[in-house]
This record gives sequence, C-alpha cells and structure tokens, in this order.
Amino acid sequence: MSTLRGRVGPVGLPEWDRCAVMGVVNVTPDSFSDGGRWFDTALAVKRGLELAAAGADLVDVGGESTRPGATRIDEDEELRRVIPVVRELVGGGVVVSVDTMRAAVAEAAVEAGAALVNDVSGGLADPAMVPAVAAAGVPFVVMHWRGFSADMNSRAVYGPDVVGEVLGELRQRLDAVVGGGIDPGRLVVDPGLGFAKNAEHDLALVAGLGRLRRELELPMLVAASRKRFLGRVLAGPDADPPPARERDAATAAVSALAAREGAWAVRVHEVRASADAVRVVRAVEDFSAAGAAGAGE
Ligand code: PMM
Repeated sequence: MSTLRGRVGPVGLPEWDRCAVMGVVNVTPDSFSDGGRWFDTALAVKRGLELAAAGADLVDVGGESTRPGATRIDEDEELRRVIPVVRELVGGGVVVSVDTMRAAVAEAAVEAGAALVNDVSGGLADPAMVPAVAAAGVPFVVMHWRGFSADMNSRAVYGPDVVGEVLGELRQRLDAVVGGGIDPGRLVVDPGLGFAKNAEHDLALVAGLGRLRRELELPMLVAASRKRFLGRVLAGPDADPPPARERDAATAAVSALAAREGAWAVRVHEVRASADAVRVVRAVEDFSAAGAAGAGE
C-alpha cells in the first residue's frame, strides 16, 4: 500500500497530489520505441506541448538513444538536439526534465530552464555530472545502470534476488552522489527497467516496486513505457512481440501498479492512458482512506 510519504517529490519541483506523469520526447533518429518521429526541433517542441496538454506533469527531453546496442553520439550533436527543445518548452510553461548522461548537456539544459536532470547512468558515465548537478541545485534521477547500451545485455546477470541486488547497487550510487554534494532531498531513484535486465528481471522489479520504495525511502520514478518485457508479456502464440507503439495499454497497466506502490512518477511515451490510470489509483486511495477514517470513528 502506498502512503503519502512515498509520494512526496524531490525538493525543487511542484508537488502533485498523486503519482506524476512524465511524458517523453526523444529528439533522436533511433530510439527503440519512437525513434525518428520527433527528430526535428519544431516537431519535438510540438510533441512536448501535446504531451503537456494530454496531462503530462513534466516532459523529459533526451537527445541520445539508450536502446540496447546503441552507440553514443558526440556532445555537440546532443546539445544541438536538446537545448532548443528545452528552451522552447520551458518558454511554453512546461516543467522540463533533461535525459542525459553528460554534465555539459545537463548544465546547458538547466541554464535553459530544465528543472530536473535525469541521468540513466546515475552519474557514472560522466565524472563531471555529480558536481555539476550539486552546483546547479536541481533534482537528480539516479537510475540503476551497469554500463553503456552497446553491451548492457551481457550485464543482465543476477542471482535469485534481483530486487535485492538492484537495491544494493542503487544504495551505493546514492551514497556516492550524496558524498559528491547532491542534496539527498533532491534525489529520485529509478530501478532502470530494461537496462542490463531481461524480461524476467524487469517483472521481478515491477513486482518488487513496493519493496524498493520502502527500503530506499526516496521518491521513485518508474519507466516501463513500451519496453521489451511488455512486448514479451503481450507476445502471441508465435512468440512475436507487438511493435513498441502497440504497448501503450500495457504501459498504463504498469503505471497503475506503480502508482499503487507509491511511485512518485511514471515516465511514458503516450500520456493520456497513464494520466487516467494514476487518477483512478488516487480516487481509490481516497476512498480507502475515507473508509478507514470512518471505521475509526
Ligand atoms: N529509459 C529510457 C530512457 N530514459 N530514464 C529513466 N530515468 N529511466 C528509464 O528507464 C529510461 C530513461 C529508454 O527508453 P526510451 O528511449 O524508449 O525513451
């Protein structure tokens, strides 16, 4: 069961009275679920505004694909893709998060008005990231990460307690970033679904979201949207998974589960269904709370 405690967000962002919904804009030619669709500044801005209008509380802008096997782009190209989109969305009144593993991109995005830095490597990819975020004083997402996308699948090796291992590795990262000067009140944790994990590992983590939240006691972001494990769950008898864009209903199901476990936010490509799902969860929780209060009278 979720409690308000788990839903309180990081210092420096608005508070939403339910699980927040983070919409995704990938300004990339090759992200696995929506690659190429918003690879143009004007289209990406339009998409971000659409997501906000559809109910996204914040919009996550990224310029580098992290799909399995992806190779890295250079910093100038990432800046070119991301910064104009961040600036225009912020100008349009959107709360923007920047999805980057590079300190220079994070700094430029914060300068352009981004309110949160979402680093899938949790500060491991660029040694300058933690000091940069500490100096900027913005919230920071620490995701569970074992290495770059080019070879992350080979790192998807866990013992029987996947959740316990991810917890242990996340704790180490959290200690490191706090040691590096980031305010613990500004941290968000993320189990990193699909990153050095196979479908079984992802399912174990979704089943363990409540444990992750209780043991880490930090706002939690859950990013299941369109990921391979959902394709595996939905695969027909021929074992062919549906294409990424046909996984949005399954994504909304995970959004409901995550909200029920007290996640602070869910990160999704299609916002409407998840925005509805988190509102239903909130209404059910209000009903339960009213019932509990009534029973106590
Ligand atoms: N997944 C992707 C990109 N960014 N950020 C966080 N915090 N957590 C994630 O799991 C995550 C992320 C990859 O998905 P996409 O390229 O389809 O958006």
